[in-house]
Amino acid sequence: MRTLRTALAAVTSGALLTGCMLFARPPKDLDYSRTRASEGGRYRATIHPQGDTIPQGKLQRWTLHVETAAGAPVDSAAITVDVGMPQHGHGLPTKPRVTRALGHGDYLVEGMKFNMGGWWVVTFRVHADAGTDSVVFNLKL
Ligand SMILES: [Cu+2]
Repeated sequence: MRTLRTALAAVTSGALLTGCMLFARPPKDLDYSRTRASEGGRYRATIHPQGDTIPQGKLQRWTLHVETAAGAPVDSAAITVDVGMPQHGHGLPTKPRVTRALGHGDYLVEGMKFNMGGWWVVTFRVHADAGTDSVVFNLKL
């Protein structure tokens, strides 16, 4: 009986430990694509960071391209951006903003600065003629 209890305790603490470790990692099925459909399917957006890899600790300007689900460029949208690390509960040290429309569905995003490596989530909230919808990008730095 005592042995069984000890064994159970070992299994239980093992399971707790595993659960904790799993939580410490990003979900396995994350989509890191740079082009993604919005949550409600109204838009499709593409991020163009400066350069191919996204650096840490360096202020960056991005271009965001927004089009309708049918592929027509969306101009005159109001777009807000929110960036954070879901595992750590913090955002960027900067306050990134979509500062202007560049035409042809492109928008300038300024103030992107990632201060650490890991899993980041960048959410653009798009308000335009087709309605309000969010596009979510996962980044691995
Ligand atoms: Cu963090």
